Amino acid sequence: MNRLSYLLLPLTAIGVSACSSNKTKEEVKRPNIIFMMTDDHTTQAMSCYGGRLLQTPNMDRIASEGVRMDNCYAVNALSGPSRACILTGKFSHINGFTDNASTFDGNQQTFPKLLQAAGYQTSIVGKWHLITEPQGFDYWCILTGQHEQGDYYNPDFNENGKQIVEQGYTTDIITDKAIEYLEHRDKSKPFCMMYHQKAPHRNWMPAPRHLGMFNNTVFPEPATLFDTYEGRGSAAREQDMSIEHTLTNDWDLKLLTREEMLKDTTNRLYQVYKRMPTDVQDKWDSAYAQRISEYRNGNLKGKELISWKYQQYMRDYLATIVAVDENIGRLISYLEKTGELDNTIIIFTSDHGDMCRQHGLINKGVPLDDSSRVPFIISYPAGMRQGIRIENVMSVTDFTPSLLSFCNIRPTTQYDGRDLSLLWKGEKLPEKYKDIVFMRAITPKIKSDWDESTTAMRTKWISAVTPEYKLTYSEYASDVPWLTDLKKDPDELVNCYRDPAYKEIVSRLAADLKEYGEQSNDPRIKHPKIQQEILSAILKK
Ligand SMILES: [Ca+2]
Repeated sequence: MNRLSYLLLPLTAIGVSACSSNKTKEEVKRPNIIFMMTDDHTTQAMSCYGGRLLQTPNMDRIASEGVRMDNCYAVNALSGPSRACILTGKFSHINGFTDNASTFDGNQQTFPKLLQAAGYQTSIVGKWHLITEPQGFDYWCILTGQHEQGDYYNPDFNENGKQIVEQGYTTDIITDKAIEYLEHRDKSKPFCMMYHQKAPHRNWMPAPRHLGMFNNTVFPEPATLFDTYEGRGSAAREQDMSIEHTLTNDWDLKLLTREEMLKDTTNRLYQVYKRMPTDVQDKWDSAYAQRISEYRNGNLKGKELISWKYQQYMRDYLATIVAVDENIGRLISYLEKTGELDNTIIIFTSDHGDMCRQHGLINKGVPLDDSSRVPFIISYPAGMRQGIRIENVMSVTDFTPSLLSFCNIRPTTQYDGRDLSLLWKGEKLPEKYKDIVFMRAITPKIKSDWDESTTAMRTKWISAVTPEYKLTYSEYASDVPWLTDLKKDPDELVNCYRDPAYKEIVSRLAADLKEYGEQSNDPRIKHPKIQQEILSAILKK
């Protein structure tokens, strides 16, 4: 059942500063929207978030010309579920897309559908990953290779229902297609474009021009690379994402020569290598020769080997982000050249973060900030203050209600997410507003997930997060509840749950978590262990 209905207000009354001037209704242009999203992108890999790993001048430009949200969280840090939360403004157990084996019910209300109904020309180019065909878009061209994860080279697309293959590097092609569509769009209408890159998702294949670019760069190791997780919950520790065990030599680290791949052409790395033209394969071979030689001649073991693998991973991961940043620059330049930049809301975000070897982990799906926190920057030169940084927490379910509200398309009922658009305008939220978000691990079978035997590779946990604290409970009998003081302990190394000084905070957050679970009917909150721990925390107030 669709829980949402909308009252479309006249967009000439857009509640942003440019539109509160003396202009007549006819003179006010509705803003265009470009929703840029990358895949598994940690804020550490953005210089505008203070990341020391690389420079991202074009992402930085969006931040310096707009608003940077510092505490934005994926409510379900996995690709498909997070994307469904973003589109619908609803939690995973309500929109039905609970893990990457799900299929999205495209008949649901989404923000592109509402914008389309309000007269926007809507489009999506790039990664979709929701399996069913997109609805609510005048134009769509989505990656289809690798079960919709997409390929880095010569990618397969479904373009408005037709399968096509393009030649080249995917990050560049997605931008080519975006610009081509914008160039030929119906210019009498405002546009909303979802521009979704595959990068920097595993297996991190750089563009031909960036192959080997970081071969001689040594990146600073995370302080938590060899974390032992002492005293904290197993929601992060007991998973299948460690550098030591999960990072593969072939698919992830590319430690195979062309000759070796040709001896076993079923190898997964060969399946993507063979998509490259011969001249790019030659560049690839020479870029990775040094790495293969170091590995085979280095005889590294233990921590030395983990450190070495960390460097190789970062070299590939960051090189794919260099291409993303270049292409964002290209898209912004196009808007500037065509006179649309001032009147375009640009959002840059990611479906979730990436551990990037913090705490010794790769990938996502855990409550730690590196996995669950996402970048969120938004600019709108004609109607938003510049250079604002906001500490309030926001979740990906808040995107839809906030964006629609900012464009004065007002819901008549509540989303799971909240309207935070006042923050983007540089205003304060109402005093009664609770600065808290909730997140959870993926759920293979939502109706009774807590009594399923555990087949998922990640623990089943649930968290409440504020700008200061994160409280996490997990289902495992041997696991302990976990409270992090994010201000004092940004690396999330200390469990304050049993510290008497934090008793009131634990009690308050536990009550908020209980309220969230009851209001949204989240089955995880009904797990006997979690339920008992929450009640006990509330009573100890
Ligand atoms: Ca993802």
